[in-house]
Amino acid sequence: MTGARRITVSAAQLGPVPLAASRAETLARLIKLLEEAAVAGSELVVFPEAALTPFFPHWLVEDAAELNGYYESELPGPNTQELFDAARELRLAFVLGYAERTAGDRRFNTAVLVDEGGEVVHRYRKIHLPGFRDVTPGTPFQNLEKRYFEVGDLGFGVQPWRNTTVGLAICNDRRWAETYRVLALRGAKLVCLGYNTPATTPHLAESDRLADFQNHLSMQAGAYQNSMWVVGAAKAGVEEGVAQIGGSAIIAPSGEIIATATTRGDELVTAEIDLDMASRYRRDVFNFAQHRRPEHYLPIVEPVATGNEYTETS
Ligand code: CDT
Repeated sequence: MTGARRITVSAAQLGPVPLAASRAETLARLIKLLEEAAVAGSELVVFPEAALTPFFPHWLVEDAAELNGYYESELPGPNTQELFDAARELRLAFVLGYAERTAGDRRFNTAVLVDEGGEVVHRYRKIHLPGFRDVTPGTPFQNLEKRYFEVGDLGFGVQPWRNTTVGLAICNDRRWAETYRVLALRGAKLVCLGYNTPATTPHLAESDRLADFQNHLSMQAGAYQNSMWVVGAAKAGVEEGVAQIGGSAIIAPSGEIIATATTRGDELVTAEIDLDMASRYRRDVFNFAQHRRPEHYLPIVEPVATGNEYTETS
């Protein structure tokens, strides 16, 4: 194996971003993590979903000016230029999750891949938006992503970067098998994602004790079943009263976690990864061309279960 096929990557976990924090204060935390990553020899740093702000879908924002303040309408822009400059000076690529507001006032939960020259080379808009459009009474916090964002309109694209092919996903996407499979079918060997995951789920309290387990389970299964590296970065800790899990991790195509966060604060998780490992697993166990048989999946013997029998109102 040649050295050129190994790269060092980091998940930059963030602790809570308080409502009272200025963008400059938050950006300074991201830049500090970039500087640590450079010292650690990292070449790619993955920041969480909505890294620049508190995760505002956790509450109802009725004031339009306040709501607009959570979105970025240009990237880089006045709120992010310093981060782009720092990364370019350090020759670091990074993945940044943020709330995007387009020129036509469309709003998406977005992540971008910025290369080491400071260019946005790939954009992904979150497809699996969890939660609701309307407030659920009687719950300690909301998830109003369906209110604040449209479903992503860019599909699951991939981007050649360095010696590999990168795919992006965001938070809830990581729980869906289709995310990894579509990215894998398109050739992704390295999937980067950020997340804001509450430690409790008001509507499914039985899963609370499993929040950390299910986080890793989703990413490990995606990595193994699709022969890809997964780098997951959390926004962790108690943010405006909502406790969020940490567990940022770098996961190999074997499904093994090779590095993980130990805190619920700002923490850099770094590992050297062997890009050829994804190809080796995909040549053998998960050789899609040789073993996958999608043409045989749909002719299901009756009765056909649609999976839609259960609805929230039933
Ligand atoms: N931000 C986000 O997508 N959060 C969701 C919360 C759902 S709780 C099971 C997540 O999947 O982590």
